[in-house]
Amino acid sequence: MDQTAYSPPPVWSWTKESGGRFANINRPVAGATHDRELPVGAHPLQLYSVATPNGVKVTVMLEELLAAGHAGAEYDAWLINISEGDQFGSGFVEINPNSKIPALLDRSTPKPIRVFESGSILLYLAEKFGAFLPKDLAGRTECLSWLFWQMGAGPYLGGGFGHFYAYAPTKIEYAIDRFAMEVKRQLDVLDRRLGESEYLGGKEYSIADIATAPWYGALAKGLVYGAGEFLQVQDYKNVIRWTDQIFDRPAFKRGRMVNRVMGEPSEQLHERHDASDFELRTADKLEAAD
Ligand SMILES: N[C@@H](CCC(=O)N[C@@H](CS)C(=O)NCC(=O)O)C(=O)O
Repeated sequence: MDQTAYSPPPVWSWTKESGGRFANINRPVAGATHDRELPVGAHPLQLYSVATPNGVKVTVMLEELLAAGHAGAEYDAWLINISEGDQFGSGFVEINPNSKIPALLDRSTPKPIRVFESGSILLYLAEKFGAFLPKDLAGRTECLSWLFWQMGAGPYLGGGFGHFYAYAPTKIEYAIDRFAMEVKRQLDVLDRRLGESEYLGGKEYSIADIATAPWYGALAKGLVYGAGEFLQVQDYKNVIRWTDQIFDRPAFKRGRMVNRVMGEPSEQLHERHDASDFELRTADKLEAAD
């Protein structure tokens, strides 16, 4: 594919051979591709997800709620294999018409409530349990501004920079330059904020941090796209300080393990149905038992 020679035709058409890491699941239409009911466990909250940064936001939030004593946040976390197209099963599409993880079903209410979009799930849980969201108007507003900042900024990092730097079938200098510049600007936005405030929303750890650390904290630690050196992430000292603080939280560490299918087997808990699963059912333990 010679990008410099490409001139768009009057009408776009779908060529399945467009290439790239996600070519097999990308398509220009929505809706289910097959019938498949979702499994349902014993707990009030049913989560359908995988441990990408967007998925991790929710498992961290649930583990933080449990650690803070909110027993009603007990959950079953089911694995959705997005590279195999599980997100296009009819049951999944019923709770997220956008066919993307994470998706949550709250069965504790008289009629189950579906929640999709990671930011909406964080806000729903924060309001349901009265936690990780300041109660005063000014504090709540600052927290939500940063939460929505992350939701708007993230696609430039993931779908923009990450896609063209790591996944696209050819390296396109224009695209990588454009998104590297934007991601460095975003890191600088965070660095300046975290230079004046301990957490993004203010003095307290909140859903703004829970949304942002799995993306920008992981980036600052060189854990996503292998781009640490390219973006010189070590220069963002306040982001690194904040990341270290958050990554050190036991609930954050547990949340990162849930629905993880890559990396160290001892850090992968493919499905989570009970707090004891972190000790008993990680991938290394299940392999040893087989
Ligand atoms: N804005 C959405 C984005 C979710 C999203 O992009 N999920 C990705 C994984 S991180 C996904 O499910 N991809 C599967 C697909 O695109 O088919 C959110 O924050 O929940």
